[in-house]
Amino acid sequence: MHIRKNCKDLTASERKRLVDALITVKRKGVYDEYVRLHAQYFVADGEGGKRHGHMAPSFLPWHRKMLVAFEDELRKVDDSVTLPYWDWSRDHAPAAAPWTPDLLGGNGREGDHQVMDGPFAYAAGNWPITVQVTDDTFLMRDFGGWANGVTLPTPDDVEEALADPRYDAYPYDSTVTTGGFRNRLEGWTLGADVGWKLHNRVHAWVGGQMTGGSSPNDPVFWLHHTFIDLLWSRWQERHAGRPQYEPSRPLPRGDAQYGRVVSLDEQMDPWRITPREMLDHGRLYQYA
Ligand code: CU1
Ligand code: CU1
Repeated sequence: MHIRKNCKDLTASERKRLVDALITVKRKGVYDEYVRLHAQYFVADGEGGKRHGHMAPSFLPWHRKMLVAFEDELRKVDDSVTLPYWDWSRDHAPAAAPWTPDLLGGNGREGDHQVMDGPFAYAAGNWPITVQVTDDTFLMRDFGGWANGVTLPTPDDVEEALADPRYDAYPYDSTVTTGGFRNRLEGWTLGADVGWKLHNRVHAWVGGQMTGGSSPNDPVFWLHHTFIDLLWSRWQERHAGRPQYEPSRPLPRGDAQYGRVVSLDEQMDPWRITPREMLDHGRLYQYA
């Protein structure tokens, strides 16, 4: 059991060890396997097949498992390293943690949005982008630049999601209109509430590689999803008496969502683990 801390509370030595572990895992080729895997499981509502990672109830347990697996890779390199989180509901300053030169580096420059400082800047030689959606092999960011300006979520936005006592609701995709914590947090349009929220909004705010299926190309992906995982953990504590996941059983044959949603005791690909097995993270890690 280890502790995941807020990235702004990491010591200088913890920041250095995290960066060094990320770069080592990248050099070994392991990092890009996670980028590829994430892009592969970016199945949307409109496509066929089962939705494991996104637009689905298993969004939260699927990413929880992905974080644990990736964190294990970092810890093979340096077992003092854990994934920190970025509280994007409060820490909005574009030059503060995690965007400092000794952690993730800052915003991209005007024009091509290339990140120019820190260990992940192209010129530093540590971070060629090999799994990509464009021809550019450099890391890009464009803070707030997407769709004529997008802002980071606020504590009120977070509270609105945490207050919803229901985990998810039919049809368990991105078009749920009746609420549910999962879709509020994942951040698709909810009924009359149009626009990207919370999780999606943060991907959009960072810009660059973070806006697509290969978003783990930007190491901030892990700090973002660790905070998503922390929020899920808080929701679980607050609503401990409620069903912690749904659907609890596979949807019936003939249902429009038949075969497309992972229920409580079905395995999530490629992890070969069920949502139920990922509900309790307390033996693996805790949040500071
Ligand atoms: Cu994802
Ligand atoms: Cu994400």
